[in-house]
Amino acid sequence: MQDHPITGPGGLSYLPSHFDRAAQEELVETVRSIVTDAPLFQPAMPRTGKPFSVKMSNCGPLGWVADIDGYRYQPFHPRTGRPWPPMPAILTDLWAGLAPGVPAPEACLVNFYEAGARMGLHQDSDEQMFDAPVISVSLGDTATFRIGGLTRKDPTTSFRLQSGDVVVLGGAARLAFHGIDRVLSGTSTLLKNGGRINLTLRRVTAA
Ligand code: MD6
Ligand code: FE
Repeated sequence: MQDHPITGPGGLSYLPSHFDRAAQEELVETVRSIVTDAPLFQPAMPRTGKPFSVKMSNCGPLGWVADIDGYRYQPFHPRTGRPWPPMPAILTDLWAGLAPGVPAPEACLVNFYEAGARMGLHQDSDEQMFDAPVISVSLGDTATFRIGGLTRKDPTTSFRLQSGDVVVLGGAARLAFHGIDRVLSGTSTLLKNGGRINLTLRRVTAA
């Protein structure tokens, strides 16, 4: 990551082992209660309807959804029609610690990767403002995270995200293209059945 143009203050921050094992276990319990209330759903690509390999849920006042009609934030689950469960304090505390003074997060997207799942190169650009960072937490199996620049053609670099690691995309890196190349099965004992969870916290609306 050294010398990459989007690193540095206000850009990409990588915080390895930000959460210790006990905190990771607490986060997994929190995710379990979120998906009990708001079950994982299978998002699909707009227009084509091709399903994602990653399953999703959300907590907070807004949730990100993807289906044949497009990408958007909405206040209710696409299948149950119920509001998303509230954002837990462990996540609002993370935000307050890493983005002090920034308006509170409104959406936490829960991504669940089973063996073989990946996420193509994308920008997080469905929010109404980009002043706030996007903060992500990785849990379970290690993944290869790829990040580039502000256009899809820019050169990319990759590094591994392990359970407990936190990534912040802010400032010049807020709209950088990024994705998950692969999840390395069997690299963590946190999730009994393996796989990987990634949580991304976002501010969606202007304050
Ligand atoms: C993942 N992460 O780690 C996918 N987006 O599974 C993201 O798409 C992401 O890690 C915005 C900011 C940080 C991220
Ligand atoms: Fe993203």
